[in-house]
Amino acid sequence: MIGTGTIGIGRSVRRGAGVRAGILTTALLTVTALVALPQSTAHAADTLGAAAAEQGRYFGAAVAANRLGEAQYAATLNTEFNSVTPENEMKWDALEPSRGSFSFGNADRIVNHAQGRGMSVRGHTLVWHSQLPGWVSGLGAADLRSAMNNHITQVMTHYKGKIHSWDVVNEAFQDGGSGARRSSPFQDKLGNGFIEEAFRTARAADPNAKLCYNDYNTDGVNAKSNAVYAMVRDFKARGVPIDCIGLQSHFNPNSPVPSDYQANIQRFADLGVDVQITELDIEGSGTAQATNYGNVVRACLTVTRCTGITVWGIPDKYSWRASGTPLLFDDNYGKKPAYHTVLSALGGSSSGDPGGPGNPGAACTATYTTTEDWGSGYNGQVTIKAGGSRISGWSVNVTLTAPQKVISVWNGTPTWDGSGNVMTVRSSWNGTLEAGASTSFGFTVNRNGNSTPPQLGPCTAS
Ligand code: G2I
Repeated sequence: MIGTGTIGIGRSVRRGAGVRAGILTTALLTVTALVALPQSTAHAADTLGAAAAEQGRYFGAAVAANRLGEAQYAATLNTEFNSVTPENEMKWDALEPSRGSFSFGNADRIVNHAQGRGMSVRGHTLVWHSQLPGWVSGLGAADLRSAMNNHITQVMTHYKGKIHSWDVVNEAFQDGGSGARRSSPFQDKLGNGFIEEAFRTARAADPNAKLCYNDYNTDGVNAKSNAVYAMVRDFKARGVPIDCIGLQSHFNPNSPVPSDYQANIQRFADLGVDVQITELDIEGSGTAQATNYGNVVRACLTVTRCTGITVWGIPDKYSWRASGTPLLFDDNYGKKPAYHTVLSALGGSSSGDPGGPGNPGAACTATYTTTEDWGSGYNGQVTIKAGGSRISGWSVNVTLTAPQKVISVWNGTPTWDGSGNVMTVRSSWNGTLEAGASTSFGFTVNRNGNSTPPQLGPCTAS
């Protein structure tokens, strides 16, 4: 009885959130009537998927079919995520290795795994210059056109009704400042019109799937994202079917989270398409990595049409950039500081969770909001929340972008690092917090012309 009630709660939250508040309430009442409700069920969501669902979003991971049999991999996927993207199994070389001959086995395994657990599936990807079998590049224009349309139609029909969003066309624009299309068999033989044709074919094949254009280095406002933006605006103006933009969001020190990330998400949303963060990973470790992850999540949550986030893998060891440790779980599936920051940014809380090997001290969480903004400056507020145990002190790093300057701090004691940009705020009179209790501190910043929001590190408890 108790077990049934608990599963019911998990499912309704995972699948979808705020919208299902009615179902959730009913489930809670039923359980309460049967047994005394354990206190933990009343806490904030404690998994990425459940927390995202409460924000009306999904939180997904790229997965590999051949890992689903690994117990820890599957357990982490099933517990933490409510959306999946096959990392390689739906690419052209995997699905149609020779012309007209389709092999859906590995992709089906992922879709079945997801469907059996109430997770949505992103389809990745129908038309891409990479991982393209040799026979495709050998075709002449007329043949290539029919092969492209046939591939889209066959694959989308096979998965009709099972895919939330499709990356219909992937990475069709060049890097750099030209804003031009990338050379590919499709571009070179069919011309600019291949993208439009692919989207029209996709809409006809599965009218209920959201159709996305997906790319990298389009995360901030730049020549490449401007070119994609112009294409989407043109598609919307001419009624070419497009529903979403995928921002891959692969970040590393050479390609950091752009300061205008949120503004870029917003401008695409303003064109009338959803924005999905489709392949998020951020190389780094510790507080710096966590801060970047938190900023990405907050940027998405701020834009209503940013509907979900997918990280490009589960543990670091299986990342395409494993040496950069860019994911939320370490090689032993321990939750990294970035995990806790993401969960907290999603409004969830690791309460009752010892933190895992990656973050043994995660007994509190910190969340940031701007409470007042007058252009040349703003007031920031950080809410500190104790986890499952009482804490007697806390500290959190707030990083500003020069030449911004903090001119006052209240309800916390600040110290500064050598650069003057990182402020560590420690509890003053408000260090003792019972389990689940919160306090907050505030600060005033002079912008001095820079509009980057402050970056928050994880909360450390004592
Ligand atoms: O490169 C990162 C991503 C950029 N955006 C599109 C994504 O589809 C792309 O994913 C990566 C996968 O994460 C890799 O796993 O795409 C790579 C191929 O372009 C994938 O790598 C390939 C290896 O190159 C193959 O040697 C290997 O057989 O993965 C294959 C399956 O493990």
